[in-house]
Amino acid sequence: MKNIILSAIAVAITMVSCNQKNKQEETVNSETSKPETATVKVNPTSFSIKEIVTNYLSLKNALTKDDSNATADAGKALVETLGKIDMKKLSGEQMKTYMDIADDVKEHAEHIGDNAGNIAHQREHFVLMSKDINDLIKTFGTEQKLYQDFCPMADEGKGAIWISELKDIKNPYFGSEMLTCGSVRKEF
Ligand SMILES: [Cu+2]
Repeated sequence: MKNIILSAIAVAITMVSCNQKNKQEETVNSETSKPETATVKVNPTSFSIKEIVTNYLSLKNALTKDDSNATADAGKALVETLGKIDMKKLSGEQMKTYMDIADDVKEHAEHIGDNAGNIAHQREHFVLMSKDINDLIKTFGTEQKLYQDFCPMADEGKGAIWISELKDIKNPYFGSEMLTCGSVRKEF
């Protein structure tokens, strides 16, 4: 019994420290990546974030199905994709913008990949990852039709966006609990 209590405390401490880290990351992120001013013109034929977006969308779709294991697998696939992106086509300034955002995406993808069975924690990271993906799309564009959706109840009532390839709302933050909560905010 004592062991159970102790390990419960250890888990609680781990979760708190992880949450604090997320908050720090978010602060840093909101200070460094000002999406409106970060837009850099890129030759559309030479550099593409398509594969990153495809992996993000599978992750998002796994969350809409409340499938924590599939979400973790998609997170791992995203980490792998990020490792393969060819940045040589980017200029110095573009590369810096890309790397700032991609490093953040990678960190969230790693946490999501490592947290199979803890969908609540995966969804916490998905809040921040979705902001990053939104920034990447704004900066580097998309050939695919995409939607920016918003759920006012996500992230403990603070509200959060996600990116979707679907016109219909399928909420990754609540899944089957509230699948159609939210609205389309923007089209890319
Ligand atoms: Cu985490």
